[in-house]
Amino acid sequence: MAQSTLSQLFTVQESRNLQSMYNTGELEGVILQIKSKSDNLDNVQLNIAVLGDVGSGKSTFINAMRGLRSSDHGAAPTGNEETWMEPTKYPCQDLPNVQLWDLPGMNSFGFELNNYLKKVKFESFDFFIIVSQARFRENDGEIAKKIQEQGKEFYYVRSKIDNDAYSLKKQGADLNEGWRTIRRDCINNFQTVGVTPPDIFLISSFDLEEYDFLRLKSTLTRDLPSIKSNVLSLSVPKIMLDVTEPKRRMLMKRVWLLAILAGAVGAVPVSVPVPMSVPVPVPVLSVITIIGLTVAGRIYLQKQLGLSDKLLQSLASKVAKPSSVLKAEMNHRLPRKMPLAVTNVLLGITIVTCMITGIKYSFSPVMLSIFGAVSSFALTYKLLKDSLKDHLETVQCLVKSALSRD
Ligand SMILES: Nc1nc2c(ncn2[C@@H]2O[C@H](COP(=O)(O)OP(=O)(O)OP(=O)(O)O)[C@@H](O)[C@H]2O)c(=O)[nH]1
Ligand SMILES: [Mg+2]
Repeated sequence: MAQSTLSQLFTVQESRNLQSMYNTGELEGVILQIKSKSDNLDNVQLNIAVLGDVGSGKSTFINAMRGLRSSDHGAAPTGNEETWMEPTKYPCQDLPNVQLWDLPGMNSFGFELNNYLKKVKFESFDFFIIVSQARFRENDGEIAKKIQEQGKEFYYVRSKIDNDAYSLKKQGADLNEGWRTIRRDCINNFQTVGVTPPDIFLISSFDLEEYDFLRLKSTLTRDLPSIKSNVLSLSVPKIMLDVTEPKRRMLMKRVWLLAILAGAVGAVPVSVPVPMSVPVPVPVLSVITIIGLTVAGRIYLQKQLGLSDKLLQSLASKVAKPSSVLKAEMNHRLPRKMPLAVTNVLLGITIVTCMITGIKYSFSPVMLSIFGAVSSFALTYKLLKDSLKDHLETVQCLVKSALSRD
């Protein structure tokens, strides 16, 4: 089965080294190591899945890419019956470190696309070539959507174009106009299902010098480095999840401790005396404790995760990017952060309102203590847990930004 690029990028030992570097606070070292890998992707193997409906010409296309005919030794089996039910890889001499995977027809396995995707381990492939004959198929649109949802890329191949040429000639139609119509039709179909149209190639696996076969090969050769760096960039969250996991677990314990501390203080039923102008007392100690612990906790987490202006400046010079750009890309997710911040503020207001109401209506001191403890614990825990998640995402954004070549 295909191994994703990520799994070959770092050995188990290298991953452990990254983890321990990160544990000792060397975020910059971790980023530079990942970057040095990303600058040397030439030897990383790329797994390209060739997929399409049964009989669309996938295997014949793979043979053509390898300079073979179907009758040659080592060629993928082809034919008019459904020929292949297991994904099989074929190296491609002209494209070093590329494996072309011949997948079973997408309408195999009783037409259930999700079942098919599971069966062929869809997510393990780095790039896709959809092969379709005669007309745009429903499955083409569906699979294209799934590919783009993963953030990956694909080419669309209209196969057996020699047959189309034959039909067009028989009807006395202009071939170039015919090709334009096919391309327009493909683009419209992709747009209709909400997919950004990919590069489209009209090919015949029998007439390689005609149509778009050679253009496909040269485009793929040209695109390989950018496909690899896209795959690496998609792998960053997984790489960083592994690298930061031990530290995340350690910091979660600290979050628990701080939340327990806030809960203990929240249990003490202290409130300010009621001035004439304020109708009810305010549970001031709890509020101050929650705010204090949360602010201190956030600063502590940020420091522990290695995020600082000093790091940005030092990293900027090493990855040849202005620190302002790194900072801007790091905070790219700000709009998504806002609803969370609003939710947390609303939660805080609700808790304080409940406490004030409890005091106003003279709830028993025990009840108020329990409520104070539970709510202080819960709010502090939630704020700090969100903050940890936020900082970890920021670390990921920073790594992505340091790796990106724009
Ligand atoms: N005219 C023409 N026929 C083609 C072309 N490519 C494939 N064929 C024919 O189409 C039939 C199916 O081709 P395959 O390559 O076996 O198709 P497949 O998609 O691998 O089929 P399955 O593995 O069964 O899903 C064979 O008879 C091929 O000879 C082409 O470019 N032009
Ligand atoms: Mg086949």
